[in-house]
Amino acid sequence: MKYRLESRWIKLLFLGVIISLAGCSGGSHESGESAVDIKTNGKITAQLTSPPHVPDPIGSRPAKHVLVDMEILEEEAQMANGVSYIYWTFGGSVPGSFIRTRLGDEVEFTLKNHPNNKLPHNIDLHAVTGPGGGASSSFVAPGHEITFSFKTLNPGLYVYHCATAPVGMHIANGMYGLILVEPPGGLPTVDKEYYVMQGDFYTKGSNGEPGLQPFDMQKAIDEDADYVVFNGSTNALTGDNALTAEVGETIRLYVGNGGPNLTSSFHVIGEIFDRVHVEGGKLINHDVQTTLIPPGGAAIVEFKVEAPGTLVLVDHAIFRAFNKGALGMLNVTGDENADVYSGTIQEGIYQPEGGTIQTMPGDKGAPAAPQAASLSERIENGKRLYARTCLACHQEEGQGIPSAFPPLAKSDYLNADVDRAISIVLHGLSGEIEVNGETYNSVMTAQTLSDEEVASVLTYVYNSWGNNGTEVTPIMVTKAKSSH
Ligand code: HEC
Ligand SMILES: [Cu+2]
Repeated sequence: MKYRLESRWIKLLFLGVIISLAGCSGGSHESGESAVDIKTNGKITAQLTSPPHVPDPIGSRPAKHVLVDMEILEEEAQMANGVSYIYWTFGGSVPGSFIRTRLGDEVEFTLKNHPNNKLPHNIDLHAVTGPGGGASSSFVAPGHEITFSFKTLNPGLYVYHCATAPVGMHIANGMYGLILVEPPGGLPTVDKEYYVMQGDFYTKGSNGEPGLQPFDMQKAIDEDADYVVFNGSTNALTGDNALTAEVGETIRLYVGNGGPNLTSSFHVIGEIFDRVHVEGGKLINHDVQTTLIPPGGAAIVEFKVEAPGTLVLVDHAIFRAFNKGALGMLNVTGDENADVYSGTIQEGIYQPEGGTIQTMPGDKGAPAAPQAASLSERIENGKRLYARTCLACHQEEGQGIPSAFPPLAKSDYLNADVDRAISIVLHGLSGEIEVNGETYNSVMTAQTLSDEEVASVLTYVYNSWGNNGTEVTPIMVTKAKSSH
């Protein structure tokens, strides 16, 4: 009898909850107030952090005018032992700097493209409500900066990325990161927070092949990744770079996936996620083993570490973890907790097979070339310069990329006028041109090369892929400069 009464009470309560839930269906934000109407109070400069670090929590601060100052850098860094890659980065790291805001902030975003960079870029932030997520207002050439602003209207964890053509290539080179929009009052306090982002990489050489590896467009199109990694390289979260925690601490991981192609089956070997903000949004799932994070998506993962040992972050599409690098470590120190787990703890049991890559002195390319003594030496120097400077756009065999980068192979435009070609490399080129019957209307930025280097790279191009065999000398370059 008593039991029946109780169960009726529970039903009534349950009904009440459903009604009250339905009553606030429109407002994902502060008690009925739309985020558009949240007033800002004061101005601050955003603290930006490189992975695996995240900026300080917003806590109870009101919405503010937030200045974000981000610089794009194209730079060579290590992908794996003995393997390097030219990354294109937001803020000098892959993933790019972490941006932390709160609901209702007015973000004034300044994007700078370093003068030494070779390419124009822009940024599309998934946290932005507006054309292209900001991409249409942020296209910026090397040596320039641009400012645009937006208001954060939805709380959550969002991906940002470059959206300059060819978009896939810019993303594949590391141009992505995360921006967090905290709800008013902030997320609940935890002991440790970390920033982890997965990405897939496509290199001319196969996994482990040493040296500076150029991007491989065809493998990217085929989704045939050579590396799948957390935070831009196979070593970013292992060894001395492992994440750390102490027994009893609560951990929050901001996990994103830059792609460009592969969906992550994100898992931590030896843990169960107590809470997952599914897809980086408001929905919270509990007691999760593996959470799916698509390219251009994110999740907030929380768990308490109860016992000492090494927890291993993986993409549970497991060949990616043990053979392509998608592996990170969280070292938990502290007292044994026999109630939770007891047993032999073996050091290094999860060493990736990718960690056994043979290290060889990588060919980092020639230092600043001395004057070439012969045509063949000039071509040889030019070939190295081409790989470093032009290949990213015009491709390995000079074939270009349809409707983005014109071909240099058998190019009627190139072969018709050598002085014009010299001028293009020196000063860049924009506006409509026709190459082998196809129209291009894009931007090639000026290349920062010495006269000797311009001569060598063009001589290589003219003596490759069916072109007319012209030799370009430094004197021709100097003359072209003075006649300009
Ligand atoms: C940022 C990508 C990029 C890089 C790097 C780049 N180019 Fe270009 N290049 C272009 C684009 C885009 C055009 C077409 C511009 C237009 O539409 O006006 C072009 C046009 C050309 C042309 C004339 C068109 C043709 O196909 O014959 C030549 C020659 C050329 N580039 C040579 C080079 C050389 C040599 C290098 C390296 C020193 C280089 N480019 C580096 C993007 C690039
Ligand atoms: Cu870019």
